Amino acid sequence: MDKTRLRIAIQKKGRLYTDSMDLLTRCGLKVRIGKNSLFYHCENFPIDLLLVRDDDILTLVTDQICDLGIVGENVLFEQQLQTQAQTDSDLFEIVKKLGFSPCRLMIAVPENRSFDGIASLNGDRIASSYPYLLQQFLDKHQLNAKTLHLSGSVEIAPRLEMADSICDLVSTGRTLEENNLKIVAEVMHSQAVLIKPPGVFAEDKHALFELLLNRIHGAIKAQESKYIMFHAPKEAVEAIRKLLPGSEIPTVMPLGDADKVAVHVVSPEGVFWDTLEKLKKAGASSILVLTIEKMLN
Ligand code: PRT
Ligand code: ZN
Repeated sequence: MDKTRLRIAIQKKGRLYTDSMDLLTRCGLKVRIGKNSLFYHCENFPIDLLLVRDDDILTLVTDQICDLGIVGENVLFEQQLQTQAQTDSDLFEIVKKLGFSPCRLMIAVPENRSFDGIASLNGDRIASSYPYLLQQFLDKHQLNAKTLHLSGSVEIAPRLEMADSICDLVSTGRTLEENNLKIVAEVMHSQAVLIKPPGVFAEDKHALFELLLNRIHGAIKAQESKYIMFHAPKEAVEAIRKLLPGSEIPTVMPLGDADKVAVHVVSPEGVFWDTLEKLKKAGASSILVLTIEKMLN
């Protein structure tokens, strides 16, 4: 592998692809993705992208074919448990939780089944694409159930009488509803994460990695933060600031009206309507909330 370029594995198509590409674009990376190739050079950065199935990303990073990968924690921890049986050494490091592709791995049973706590799972056949995470959950709760490993369409297993319950990813809950299933237990929360092989990169790569990581921090922070501008009576500024937890020291500027000031402040969180209504009640007027495109601290 080229020692002066970073190679990143991302999902080729599916739920992680768009958000992974969007993040890299917001970091300033220019890549023209075509239809057939799996390997792309970034036009303005010594970075290459390898587009693969999400199931291959951990292996590509562990085997150091790629320097970085973006993958869901569900796939990552399932494969880690699977591999742990064969090796003791660390497979990866999580560099950053990326916040996108959130979902939960849940145990669900038919809606019409009476269910009295997770002990009711004893003796069940549970269908899942995540047998290792499921077994870990069963062991933790000292439950004695049988796992049926299916690679897809897990939700139809109870209707086909292949299983009594399922353990599957849930996002909106619509799939469960359509299949007359109800959630009875949560196995894990998941989101997309950036991973790398354990240890430190060689010098050139390390500098590139640090640069990209700073941009990723900045891109995520900019997306979460808001720039807020408003007018307020001077004496109300402190109380108003307290309504914006975590905000930085505001810029306060005089206005023509001697008692009033203009305030500009960056809030690290999204600002909801009820916060704006509270700001107004505390004396703020002409309130503007703007998105931030880039941020570098
Ligand atoms: O081809 P490749 O192997 O790369 O893709 P894939 O088919 O294995 O994965 P893909 O693209 O479906 O999902 C990639 C990752 O997105 C997953 O590993 C999760 O980290 C994340 N993710 C987020 C989800 C969901 N939400 C999700 N809802 N992955 C799958 N689902 C499925 C779930 O299995 C169920 O069938 O969607 C259905 C439930 O959705 P709701 O909205 O009806 O609850
Ligand atoms: Zn997959």
